[in-house]
This record gives sequence, C-alpha cells and structure tokens, in this order.
Amino acid sequence: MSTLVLHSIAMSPYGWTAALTAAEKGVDCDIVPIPEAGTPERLKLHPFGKMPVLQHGDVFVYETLAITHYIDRAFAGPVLQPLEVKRQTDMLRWISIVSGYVFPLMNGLIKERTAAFWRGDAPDEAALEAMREPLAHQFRLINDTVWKQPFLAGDQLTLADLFLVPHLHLVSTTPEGQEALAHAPGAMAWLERLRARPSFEATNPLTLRFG
Ligand SMILES: N[C@@H](CCC(=O)N[C@@H](CS)C(=O)NCC(=O)O)C(=O)O
Repeated sequence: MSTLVLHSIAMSPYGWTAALTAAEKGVDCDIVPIPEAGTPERLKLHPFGKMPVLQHGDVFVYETLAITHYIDRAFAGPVLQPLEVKRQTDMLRWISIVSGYVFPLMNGLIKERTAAFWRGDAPDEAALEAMREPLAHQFRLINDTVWKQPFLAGDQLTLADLFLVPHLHLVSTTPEGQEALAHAPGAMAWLERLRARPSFEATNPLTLRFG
C-alpha cells in the first residue's frame, strides 16, 4: 500500500494535480476508484460528491487546494508554496484563476470534444465557437505571465503550476487548444517545461499503462 491514496479517477484534472504534487514531493501515491456519484459512500468521502479525496493513514482531506497544501506541508522535499508574500499571493491568485475560470472553460471544451468523439457525432460548432475568444483571453494571460518568468509565480515551481498544467495539457489535444497555443509561445514553452518534469511523465493519465 502506498503512503498516499487518492480516491479519484485517473482522468480527473484535479486528481492529476494532487498526483503531481505527490510526485514532486517524491511521495508514493496510488489512485483508487472513488465510489459512484450519488452514493452514501461517495458523500461520506466528500460532502459535495467531488473528487479527489486524499487518504494518508487515518487522515482524509477533500478539496484539492487543501489536499495539495497538506502534501506539501506533511512531507519533506521541495517547498511548493513560497513563503515570500508576493510570490505566495501570485500563487494563490493563479490557483483561484484555475478553479474559477480555467477549469469551467477548458473542461467544458474537452467534454464537448470527447463527448462528440465517443458519440461518433460532429461537435456542437456553435458551442465551440462561443469558447474561442474566452479561451484566447485565458491563453493571453498565461502567456504574458510566463513570458517573463519560467513559472506562474516566479522562478520556482509552485502549486499554481500543478493546478494549471492538467488543463493546458488536456486542452492541447483539441484543435481549439492547439490554435490557442500557436498564438501563445510563452504558454507553449511553459507547457513543455512542465511536460519535461519526471512528475508529469509519472502521472500523465493519457499515457498511463495499467498492469
Ligand atoms: N472544488 C473541488 C472541485 C473538484 C472537481 O470539480 N472535481 C471534478 C473532477 S476533476 C468532479 O468531481 N467531477 C464530478 C462531479 O462533478 O460530479 C476541488 O478543488 O477538489
């Protein structure tokens, strides 16, 4: 049994953020399937029925910001939350941006594309078109930030980067994401920097092999 258990599914972007955090700290972590939505078992783990939920011995933590904070503070290894006030503020603002704006938009885009793919249908072009400008806006903001510094909150990797990278990687598999990245070379270089880290390789749900 690994030190940490994530009750989640491999394709959850928030679950991936938690797994990345464990990998960056060098802590072994398994993903186990979370009970089905709407069941009492699921609601016992997470009162809002979401994922992931972290288990460390008899400690259970839900909400990804709390989970990643816990992993960072409970274990040795590189510090992923800067103490310096400006850097910490930038990190928190980016995590808030990811949860408040990036996740709803990029997850919506990925869902539209994957649902259409699995249905064998054409995607809803009007829905995709409506996402184009908000997506470009988010990519401009990311690009402008990592154009002048290697990571979202400065020159060190922080939790903010680990919150954003699942979304950017997943959206980069769509034509809309590829188009947005083509206009955002700083964001592309940041994504490549994150992809080159061993933590990414170890946790990428699109390349994980089971058994
Ligand atoms: N505020 C939660 C959000 C987690 C979240 O939205 N997780 C998604 C998967 S990435 C989920 O549980 N989706 C299933 C559902 O909404 O029923 C957190 O930070 O952990």
